[in-house]
Amino acid sequence: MALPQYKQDFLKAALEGGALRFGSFELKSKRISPYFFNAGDFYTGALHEPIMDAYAQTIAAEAPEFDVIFGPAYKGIPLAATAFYALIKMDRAKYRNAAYSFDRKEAKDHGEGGTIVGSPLKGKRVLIIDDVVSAGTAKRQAIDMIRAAGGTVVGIVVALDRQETLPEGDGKTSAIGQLRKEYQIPIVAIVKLQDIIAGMKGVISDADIARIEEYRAKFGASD
Ligand code: OMP
Repeated sequence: MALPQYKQDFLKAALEGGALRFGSFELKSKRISPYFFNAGDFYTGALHEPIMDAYAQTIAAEAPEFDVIFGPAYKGIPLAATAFYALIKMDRAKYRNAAYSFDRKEAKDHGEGGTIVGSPLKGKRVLIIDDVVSAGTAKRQAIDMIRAAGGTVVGIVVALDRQETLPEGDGKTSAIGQLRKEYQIPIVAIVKLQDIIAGMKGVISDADIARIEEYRAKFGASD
């Protein structure tokens, strides 16, 4: 099935803007990947707009209802702020009472203090926004932090689901499947690895596609 136009625009912008790259990259899990997606590269007008629109449309279409959209430091911070703005522009009536927040890596011991900036999380339904899910480690930390602040995590939205198995798992269980099972929450992505493979055929070299297929055969998960 063809991807919705906004997902196709997202992939095109990510590729043209260099946020999605092909080569050899070491991941947080120490796996060597033939592709890498860098959310730190969405800093131009040409890239920021289609990517933030794609987050907003994916959230509106696929994410659960939420009170607060939360971006874990550091890369999640501009994502939460800008995707929230894109959501408000899209549907002012629906999102006017929603809010956003993020954390500091180091607690502030003066002024307002604490680690959470923006909306308080206590008693709120919180949607986490982040860049990529590979092993799920960073997402676990964010969930624990939100729960400790009294919030209920209702879901996670990311730009890319790499559809990988857990690094220290049985070689079959997917990182995302494990997160879903453990926390009973939906995890939605603008695109998955399978969309990249389908969308990049004829666009990037056959050798790059073959390396990604090989990587997927080794570390890929089906869900
Ligand atoms: P977890 O899956 O929660 O451990 O998060 C994976 C993290 O790895 C992301 O938040 C990124 O910081 C980084 N990453 C990317 O940014 N892009 C990729 O394509 C792959 C990774 C990665 O290292 O797995």
